[in-house]
Amino acid sequence: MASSAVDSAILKLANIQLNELSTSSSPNLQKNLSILPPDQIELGKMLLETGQGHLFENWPDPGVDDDEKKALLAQVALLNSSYPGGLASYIKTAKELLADSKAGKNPFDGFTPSVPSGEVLTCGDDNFIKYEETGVKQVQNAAFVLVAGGLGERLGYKGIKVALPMETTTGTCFLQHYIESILSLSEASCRDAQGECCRDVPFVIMTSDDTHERTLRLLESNAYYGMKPTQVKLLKQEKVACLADNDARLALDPTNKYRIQTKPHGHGDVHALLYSSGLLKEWKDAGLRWVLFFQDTNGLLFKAIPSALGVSATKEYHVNSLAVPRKAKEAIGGITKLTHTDGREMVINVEYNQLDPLLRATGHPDGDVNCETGYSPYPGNINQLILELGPYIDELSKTGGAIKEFINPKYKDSSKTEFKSSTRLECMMQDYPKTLPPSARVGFTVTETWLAYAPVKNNAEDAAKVPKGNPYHSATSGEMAIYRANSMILRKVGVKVDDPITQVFNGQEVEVWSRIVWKPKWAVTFADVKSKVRGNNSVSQKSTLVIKGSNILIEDLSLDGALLVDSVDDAEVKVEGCVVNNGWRIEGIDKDDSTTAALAEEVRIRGFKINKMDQLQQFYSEPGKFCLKP
Ligand code: UGB
Repeated sequence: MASSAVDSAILKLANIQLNELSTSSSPNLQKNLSILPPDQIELGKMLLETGQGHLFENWPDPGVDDDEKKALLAQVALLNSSYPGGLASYIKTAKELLADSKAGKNPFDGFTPSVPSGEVLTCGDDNFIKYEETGVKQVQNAAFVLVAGGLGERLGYKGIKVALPMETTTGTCFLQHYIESILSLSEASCRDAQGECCRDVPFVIMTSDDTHERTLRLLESNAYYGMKPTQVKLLKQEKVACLADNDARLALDPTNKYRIQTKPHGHGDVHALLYSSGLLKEWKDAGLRWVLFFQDTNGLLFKAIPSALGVSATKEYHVNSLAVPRKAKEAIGGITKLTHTDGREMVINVEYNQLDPLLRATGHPDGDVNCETGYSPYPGNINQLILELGPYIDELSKTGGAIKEFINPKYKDSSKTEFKSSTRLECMMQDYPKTLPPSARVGFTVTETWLAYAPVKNNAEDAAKVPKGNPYHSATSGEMAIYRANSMILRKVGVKVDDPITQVFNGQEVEVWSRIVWKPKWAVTFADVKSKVRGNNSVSQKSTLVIKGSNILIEDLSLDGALLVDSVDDAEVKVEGCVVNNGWRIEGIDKDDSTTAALAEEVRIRGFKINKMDQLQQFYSEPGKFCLKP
């Protein structure tokens, strides 16, 4: 035998002996070493070192289920590579957090909450318009990130949430509205830049196994709603391993002893994914300055984005969270100033289930209650974050994007020794500032709820049980909020819009305003609306007004019915005169009645449908100047 062959045989033997030595605590793994490739043996060792020997307890001899054994270790490899610091670090953190949870340790130990001060905006006033103007200029330097990996268990909708119609007058889904808003904002920003080179604003969507394929299909089957496919990047988050007990032993899937059970890790994954994808660096090299994060079903959020971005730019905030007045105990986090006994201070979201106990533990015996304004003194986090890219990259290059995690095990009893079902570590994107140094400029911007926040999170049954006065956050209330916001904005520019009527749909009492909807290309800012509405206009409560084209001027219009106007970009259309017709009527439906079974789920979950009886509808397909005057 040649000497190199002898050397390699000796090395192999030594390796086998070494592997056997380090896997000796698991005879079942040890006897299967011969079927495993070296990288999987390494993972096996890591699992034994971190107390996971039970994973191999039921492994049969080599020759039986070998592919399944390798599949388990392949899954371990994925769990290991998709978590910053690897699986060993995940298990280590889990052990610490489980011990804290068992000991009943308060995560806010040593911190005293107080009400922070931030920028408070009022839609339509001079300050708001000034911030919007500044914000629009900045859109050219921004990237948008939508977190859409959540399954929406509370909503119980079969499809992905971004495919849900935001309102059923036009049927526009959330994703379409988001993309059209980004495109229109970016166009407006380009116009402001006056000839400077305009770039395609990047748009990232974080998906998960639950949403990825369907999100991609929705985009592809709708030509990306007008965005260039190269502008859109989908980053898929992986689930994390479930934990079976207080020793952080990984939970095996009850139906397959060769699979580890996994669950979502939370929206906080977005930071690590953006960092590891290399996109942040790419954006920085391209001269971008801002990253804007937002969630899957808030049809109003783009009404607040321009002004909030203006606040970020003006105040040079590294972190700016959007907030709205919050009803005590409402299921949205509270923006809170936390001051530690050691002098540390931070302005951070305290999640809705933690705010009440924190307040009670720090000298507020009534906990989370409304103050004299009728709202909690802690503004509600709507999880729309604006981060300045430079400081964001600096921070992520230290942390790799890892976000402070938490654990929420449901114990079987007060001994806290067993769980009702497996648990896992979770993280939230708004916890990003927790690791920032005190020098970081962290602020927030409060806008009116009617303008900025109407998420669709709750199913009809749960929404109907929401305490009176608190928002429903349902498909019904989400749609009504769009009409209300557009009506209120038109009122602010002088249009006489009738008062709403009150109706009950799916057990929820809601205000029904005139169904006023416009495309972002018609107006993406308050100033846009102001410039496109002139004279004396009125809209009755039963009316529907849909404006789609970009150059449509409303002047001396009296509307009592349904009016829909669309045009190509080069057409200028003036709409005036008196429009009277039977219009589109909102009709309540009983979602559980057999006669409504044929209706789409998207309609049934609202508790009403729109009966399109009569309308004036015009489309201007040629360039030129036109007047629509019935
Ligand atoms: N999401 C993911 O992308 N991946 C995940 O693993 C989980 C979620 P929820 P919740 O603003 O209304 C948040 O479930 O519990 C996406 C804030 O934590 O709707 O209501 C998901 O697709 C809270 O502080 O979140 O709470 C969705 O787009 C408050 O601000 C988003 O993450 C509240 O939202 C949020 O998921 C709110």
